[in-house]
Amino acid sequence: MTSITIDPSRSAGRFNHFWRASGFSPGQLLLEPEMRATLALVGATPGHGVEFLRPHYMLELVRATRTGHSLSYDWSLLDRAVDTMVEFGFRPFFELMGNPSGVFAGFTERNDILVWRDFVAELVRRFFERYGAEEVSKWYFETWNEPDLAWWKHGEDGFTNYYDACVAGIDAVDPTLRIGGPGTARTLSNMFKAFVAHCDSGTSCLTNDGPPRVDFISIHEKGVRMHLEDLTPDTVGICRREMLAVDYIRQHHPRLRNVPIINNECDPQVGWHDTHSWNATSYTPALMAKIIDQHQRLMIDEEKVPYDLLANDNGFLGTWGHRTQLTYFGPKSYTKAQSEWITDLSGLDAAQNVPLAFVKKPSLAIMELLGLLGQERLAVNADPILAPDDNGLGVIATRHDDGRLAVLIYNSVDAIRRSGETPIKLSLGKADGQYDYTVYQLAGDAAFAVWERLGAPASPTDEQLAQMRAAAEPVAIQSGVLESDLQLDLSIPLPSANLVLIEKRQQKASDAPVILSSERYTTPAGGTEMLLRWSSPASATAFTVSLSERREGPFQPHYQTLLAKAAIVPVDTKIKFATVTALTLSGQASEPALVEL
Ligand code: 8U8
Repeated sequence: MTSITIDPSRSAGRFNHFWRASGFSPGQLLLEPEMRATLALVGATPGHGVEFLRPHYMLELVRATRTGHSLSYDWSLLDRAVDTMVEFGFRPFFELMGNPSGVFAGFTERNDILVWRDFVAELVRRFFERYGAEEVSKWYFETWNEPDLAWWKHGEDGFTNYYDACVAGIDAVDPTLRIGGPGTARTLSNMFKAFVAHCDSGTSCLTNDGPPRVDFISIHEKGVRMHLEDLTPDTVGICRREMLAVDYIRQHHPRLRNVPIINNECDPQVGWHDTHSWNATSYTPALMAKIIDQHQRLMIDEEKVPYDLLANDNGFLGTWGHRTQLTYFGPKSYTKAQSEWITDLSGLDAAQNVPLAFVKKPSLAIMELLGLLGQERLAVNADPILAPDDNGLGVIATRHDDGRLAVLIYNSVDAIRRSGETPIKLSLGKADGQYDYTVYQLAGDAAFAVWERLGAPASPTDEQLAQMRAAAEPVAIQSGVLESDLQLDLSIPLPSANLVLIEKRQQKASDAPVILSSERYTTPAGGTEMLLRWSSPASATAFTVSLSERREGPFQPHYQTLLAKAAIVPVDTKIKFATVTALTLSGQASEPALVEL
């Protein structure tokens, strides 16, 4: 038995939710209906749990025409792609990556460098016009992805020239916008070293007045070595290798020591496209939670690293075993397009009503649990002392500014074949009144187990989809009222992630959700369903979605408790109306928001 004691009045400081990001390739996918549905679902994570999206090759969406010496650009496809991100509440982590109509030859000739600078300036000006300076100031601009691999063709000097042009282009519009890089794949690669040296003591080839600014330094470190069949991640190794970069900067470029650090591809395993069915289970999200906690403990707390953002590069489209947040069912195969970083966009508009269906994976559900954590971190004492990197059990205790408590408890070891249970006693002091609590859990194989039990259908029926989706949500394993001691006995499965929410009894129900949109999709089985999205005040922790044949009801619950602010509901000849109700932890329901399907 491990006793875990948390004093809600003892803050350990503000808690930056530094993991709110995902990525994928290529950016062209944003024009496809499958990615649109994906973003609608991922964007509904509570607490803006996935805020930044980092697609590769966005600039391939720009078409350029050369007339004499001047270039003109057609932005229409890029506009549509960025609009889709913004529509669903995302902020671009915008890689200045791609070659519009192949017009850019390189970054050696001064004229080519100037043309790229002007292109970047025009791009950013367009973003200002469309989304406003205030919104764009919250985005990140970054260099070409992984310039130390084959993605980049112009060498180290070409890269620093390119970076100078990117910075000068952005500065021409607004020198306060965030730009950085180099997003390198290999630990301390020559490209990484050349980039930081240039930003420390080089000279911008365009301004000749010293080095270009760098607002963050981004690197990629993942949990597994390169062999496809090496399934044992080395999660502490991610932080250890990131620290090599941090120490290198501290030692060789002390002027840059306070520049924020980002790992924007921090996946448990390299190779999004390799199918490992454990990606569909709770093994992956438990690892993700541990990796995030390791960054807090080992880098932010211990090494005082100005750690800014961590992204799992898991925004791709794929099936159960892929490193994605959702499982896709439908006729398309995206593996080739995503691997080759280019999508065939011909026929795009003709094919908007393609059959598709998505089921949430635990890797998205974990972002929901993490998104419900508070803004203040609380000190944790444990007996025996917690040693998550040895035995798997770890805790992130938090408080919201309004007093609600949220404690994440994970159990994860770097070994796929280990399982077990760890009993714990969680104590949060004395109750001064009535407190409501619920424990949400991600454990086991969730929707994937249902799919296997159904005979692993490649094209599930609508009824089968409903069964899988019901199993895809975090499970409320325990809830109730605490009146004297804020104390809970729990058994924490290995692997799992658990979120304990505790709050003082709220006297009133929260406001009704506000429906934001409803979109109709055709399922692979030919059925019709509606993707509903809503907003709601923070006092609501869960939502019930109910269906009826008539406006007046009666309404039957279809989803009892959802943490995300989106759901897919079936529409048939009979079901015509849905309601979304917000619930407080005590179970008080808001007024329903009604949608005609
Ligand atoms: C060959 C290789 C070595 C390496 O250390 O990292 C790589 C990363 C390598 C090849 C591609 C590569 O791409 C990144 O990682 C991918 C992945 O599947 O893990 C994708 O997540 C990324 O989009 C890509 O930038």
